[in-house]
Amino acid sequence: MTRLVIVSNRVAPIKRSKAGNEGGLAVAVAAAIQGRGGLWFGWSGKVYEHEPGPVDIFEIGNLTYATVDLSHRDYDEYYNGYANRTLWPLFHYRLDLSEFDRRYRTGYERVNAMLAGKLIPLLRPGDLIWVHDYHLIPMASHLRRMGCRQRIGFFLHIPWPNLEILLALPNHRDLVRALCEYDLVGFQTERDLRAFHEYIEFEAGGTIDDGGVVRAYGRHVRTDTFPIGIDAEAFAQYAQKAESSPQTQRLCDSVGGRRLLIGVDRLDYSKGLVARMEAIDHLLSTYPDLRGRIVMLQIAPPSRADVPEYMMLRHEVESVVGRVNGTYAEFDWAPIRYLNKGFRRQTLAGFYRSSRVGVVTPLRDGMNLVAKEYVAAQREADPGVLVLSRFAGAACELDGAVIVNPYDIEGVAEGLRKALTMSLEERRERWSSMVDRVRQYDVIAWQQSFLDRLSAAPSAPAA
Ligand code: GDG
Repeated sequence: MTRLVIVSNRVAPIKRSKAGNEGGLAVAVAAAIQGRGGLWFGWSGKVYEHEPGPVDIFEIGNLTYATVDLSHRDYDEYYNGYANRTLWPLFHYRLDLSEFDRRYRTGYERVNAMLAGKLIPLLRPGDLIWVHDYHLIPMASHLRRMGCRQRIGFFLHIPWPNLEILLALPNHRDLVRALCEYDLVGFQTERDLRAFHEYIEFEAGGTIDDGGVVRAYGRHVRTDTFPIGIDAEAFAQYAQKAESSPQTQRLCDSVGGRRLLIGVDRLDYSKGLVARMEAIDHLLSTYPDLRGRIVMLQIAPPSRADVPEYMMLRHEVESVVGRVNGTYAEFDWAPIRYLNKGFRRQTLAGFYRSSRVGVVTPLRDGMNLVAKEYVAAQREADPGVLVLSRFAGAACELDGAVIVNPYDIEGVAEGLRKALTMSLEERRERWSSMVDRVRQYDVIAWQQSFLDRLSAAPSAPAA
């Protein structure tokens, strides 16, 4: 079998990862590569003080990991800077938070070139190279320049913004041109794919044929959607097992006969946490009968904690949670339990299963795996209800959810109320339509369909 080479910003060794500190990309890539084996290359997550060490190569099971440390400057400019303060906010439609600093842009190119240089000697002819996410868009162009002729695919885990938003990025052209160096570019949803095609047509003067082949900047690249999935079977098993675990029991005992709502999100402004807490406020003020009868459990492990916008967000969430609890709490009940830490996946699965409502209300999200995990974890006989933002990629697939507009606080409160009072019959009907989809298009199907398309792409012409 052809060797698979995964390239992503962070590498998450499967047996070494700690509870809750890995994001959606690491969770999905780990699940996808585990059965197949190959090489996983990227940043170690460490920053060196003086001199960079050699590439750290180690094996766990059928996987070889190769990791590289970054300098402080790389970390500031490439990771915290261009990736997290320029591309991330812009691609999530937060132009107001996007920083355009030429140093960041230069650092981004420099680190991509450095990583490509370290990867080249590890490659073998016939490897299939799969690059992940917005940190590494220029990777293929650097690899090509260094003589790499293997097939290279790219998958974007986050949204691709519409044309007007993207045009605000000073070097938008370089970025799109770099994407055209791949053999296959995959997006989460039709919405993202359409937005990319729109740029190609109206800004790059390129063309797109019926099969999704884009011709622009003297290149042609295949494009398509590959909605990411989860390991649904494993997750359902975790949930079933965790049902009787001491932690789930403790949670249920502490909630008593009340209805539990759950949110699980990295502490990120794209996840809509402040608006979600405002919706809880609105729910309790509009429906006083719910006071004392519901509990919102919000798990929000810290993320990118040294980026200023994330520090501010943490204060904002703490403040709104404090205000809502201060307004409604009684000596024996508080509406919101806000936990600024992560849990093991097994524990999370048990918590999802014990919750009547899964609250997934991002302002913008590439897919959102939590929505799928919540569905997979439910009991067939008595499933909970998913309340889902229309701006999460998952909304394109999970039509049995109560779909809400996260900007409309009153609308979200109404959606929550509907979920809390839904009949068993309707809950079962909605859930069964979603769980079939989650099981069928799981993470293995996602990996398979992307790699099949990449393998079928014509290989790059010899230099
Ligand atoms: C990016 C895109 C896209 C969360 N808290 C804990 C924990 N998690 C896990 C969840 C889930 C993952 O992290 C989060 O995935 P999401 O998809 O919800 O969000 P991002 O991290 O923003 O992921 C996103 C994804 O990539 C994949 O393409 O869906 O749109 O933004 O698996 O369960 N895991 C553990 N403890 C926690 O406390 N163990």
